[in-house]
Amino acid sequence: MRSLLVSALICVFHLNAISTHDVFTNVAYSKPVTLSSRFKNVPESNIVNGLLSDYTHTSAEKFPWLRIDLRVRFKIRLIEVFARSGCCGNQLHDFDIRVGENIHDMHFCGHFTGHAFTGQRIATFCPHNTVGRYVELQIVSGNVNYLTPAEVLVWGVRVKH
Ligand SMILES: [Ca+2]
Repeated sequence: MRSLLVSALICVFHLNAISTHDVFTNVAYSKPVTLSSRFKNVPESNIVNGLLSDYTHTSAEKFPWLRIDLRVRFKIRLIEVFARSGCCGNQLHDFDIRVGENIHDMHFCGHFTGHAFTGQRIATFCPHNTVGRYVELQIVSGNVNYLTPAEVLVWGVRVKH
C-alpha cells in the first residue's frame, strides 16, 4: 500500500512536470515584417515563409534593419537567422538582435560578429525569460550594407498574461 502511494505521488509529480513543460515553436512564420528600406520588389515576407531558397533585401544603408511583429507576446528562447543560400552570404554580418514588447523599448538579445558564409545558420539564445512581441535584427557595422537574410526563425511559447 505504501509503495502504491509513493508510486502515485511520483506519477502526479511526473505529470505535473510534463504539463508545465514549454513547447517552443517557430512563432515568426508568416508574421508581418517591416524593413528599413526595400530593394526593388523583393518581398519582406520572404524571411518568414519557411524557405531557405529565397531571401529579402534592403537597399544600401549604413545600418539596415528588419522587424518581425509576432502579434502577441511570447517567451522567446532561441532565434535562428539563415544567410541567403545562392550567393552573397557575407552580406549578413555584424548584427544585433533585439526583442521587446514595444518598438520603443527593445532589449538586447544577442550579437553576431563577422561575416556569415553563404547558407550559414546563426543561432542566438536570448537571455533567460526574454518576453516580447517584436524581434529586430540590425547590421551595426560598416557604411554600405544590404540586409539580406533568407529566413528568421523565432522559437517561442505564448505568454498568456
Ligand atoms: Ca525564406
